[in-house]
Amino acid sequence: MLALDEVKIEDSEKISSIYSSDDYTETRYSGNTKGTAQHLIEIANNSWQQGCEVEEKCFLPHMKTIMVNDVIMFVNHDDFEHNILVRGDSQYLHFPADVIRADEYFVYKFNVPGKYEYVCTLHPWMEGKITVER
Ligand SMILES: [Cu+2]
Repeated sequence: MLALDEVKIEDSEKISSIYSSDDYTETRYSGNTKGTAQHLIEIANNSWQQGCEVEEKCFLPHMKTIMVNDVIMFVNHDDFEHNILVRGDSQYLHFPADVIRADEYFVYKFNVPGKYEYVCTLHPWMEGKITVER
């Protein structure tokens, strides 16, 4: 288990390389903020296939705790399309885009504290959790 500071450094290095890389493009209708992401959640390669859920490795990391108004970057490292729907919500986090395609990312600002359980509706074994603290 890495210390929280090490995790943050690892996240910010990956985030800046994604922002600056030609290999990644922003999802067509991206996010609810122009802010820069502080946190990263990666859609794992091959998560379109059942099995990633056994070790909770469909979304990396499976659980994330952030502070209110923090911004998370979601990036798709898989070769297939995915989506992210918080349970109980009627719109995807990346609304109005219906999917995140391969090598796309979007950012989302969590401005309401609480526990968020989310799923990819295309591959319902893909689950993750975000806790937003005040
Ligand atoms: Cu999926």
